[in-house]
Amino acid sequence: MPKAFKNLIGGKERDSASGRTFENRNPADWNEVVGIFPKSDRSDVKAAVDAAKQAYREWSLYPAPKRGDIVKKAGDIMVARKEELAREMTREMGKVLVEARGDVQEGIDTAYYSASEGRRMFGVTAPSELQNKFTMSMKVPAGVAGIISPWNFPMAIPTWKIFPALVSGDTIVFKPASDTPKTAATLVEILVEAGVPAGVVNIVHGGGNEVGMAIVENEDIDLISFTGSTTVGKKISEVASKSLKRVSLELGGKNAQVVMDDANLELALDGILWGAFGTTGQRCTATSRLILHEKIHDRFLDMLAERAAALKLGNGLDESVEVGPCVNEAQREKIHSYVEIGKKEGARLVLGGEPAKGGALDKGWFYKPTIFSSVRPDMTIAREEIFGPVLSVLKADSIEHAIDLLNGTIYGLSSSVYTRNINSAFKAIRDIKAGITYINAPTIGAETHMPFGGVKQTGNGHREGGASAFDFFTEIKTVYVDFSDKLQRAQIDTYSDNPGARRGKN
Ligand code: UN1
Repeated sequence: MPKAFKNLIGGKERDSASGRTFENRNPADWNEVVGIFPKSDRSDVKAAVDAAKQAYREWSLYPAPKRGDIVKKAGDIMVARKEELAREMTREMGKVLVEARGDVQEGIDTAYYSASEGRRMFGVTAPSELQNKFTMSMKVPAGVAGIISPWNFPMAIPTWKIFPALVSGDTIVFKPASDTPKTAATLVEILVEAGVPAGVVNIVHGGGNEVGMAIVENEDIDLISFTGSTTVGKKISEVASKSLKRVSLELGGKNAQVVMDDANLELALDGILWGAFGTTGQRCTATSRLILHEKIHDRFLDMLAERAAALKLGNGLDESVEVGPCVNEAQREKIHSYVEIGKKEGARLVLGGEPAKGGALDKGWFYKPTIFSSVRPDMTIAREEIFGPVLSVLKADSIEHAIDLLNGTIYGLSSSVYTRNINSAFKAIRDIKAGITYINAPTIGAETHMPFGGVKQTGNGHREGGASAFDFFTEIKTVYVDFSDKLQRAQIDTYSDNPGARRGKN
């Protein structure tokens, strides 16, 4: 019998109020049930928000460096359990083991970074324009945070949000993706073991409409951090605006890698294979467009097709496997429907273009690495996020042309340019409209201490990662202390026409 998991609300394990449940299955072997989880609804969300609200004052008064110590301890536990966490993740989500280990490591890095930030969280002091007056700004906790996370980075992305929120002094209502509830449940279990008090982190399992939207609508939630699709992000933004809560959105991408004729082609080839087909293309940062300089276009495409055709698909727990399954059947169908559109719109199918079948592959949601060439920028497969192992190849005749093509979507998350020409590299750095630009490296590979996020419809201006995450999870309090013992009026006494008033009398 698979294990039945529960919500954690106010430090107590609870079934959903309705008693309903859902199954979590292995996408590489759909017969295998990983766990049974509560299918919660609005009333479970309300209980969790009440618990988080109640726990808030005490937690927010606990010193930030000590909140950091608890998060550090969680990082230590993750180090000790890294291999087990990675295997668990591969089983519930499908990414290959080496990537699952990277995903857990990203959580560990975030734990240690966030813990240390508890001893910084710097504010600003500045001279006052008046004598005997002191002024500073400081970061203070922002309240109860609703955390809604996706399935593609089941450990890393929840930690990007939860660890800085905790160190900031916020309490949490966490709704993980229903495709990856187990890794999320384990993360919460680790936080409890590390010493997070009851009610500070609450987890409510279930669907986006029933649980996610109930969190967004709840008036006692002060901020929402969401990673997922642009469509859902827009809906969250709209609903959240009714109560003017702060919202951080990390949404879709249509990331491109440019390969110039002066690039190291072998290096660029390794980059595109990793960027396009790593995590089966199911990353917001995945490379879904390849822009090749016309001089190397045909040669590079041949090299790529040969290497991509040799990628080994299968269950990610087998260390020799390079590409795991899609996360579920609906995702595979969506990917395939984009492939059909690509064919219809006249792109040339170079490789793949169908589910991968045969033997053990029949048990899961596998899709062949797919490459389209002769893609025009106006085609659907050049514009829309597919979130699967499908790469669209375009042709450019100069760095300026390549950058124009790269910028030609509604998204702006990650970008990559392979060139050995320093002028081209710096033009790209200046002119690419994206939150992240890599030179001579693929579109994936963000590090946790650096800002992460995108421009245009990839987000709404916030950044996760590093110190910038703390800007989101805290409020800024500005403080003035006047020790002159008299009324001093900024702007008026400072620049009065009476020169005597300018200097004050002390
Ligand atoms: C995501 O794609 O959703 O840079 C996050 C990367 C990872 C994080 C990706 N470190 O690809």
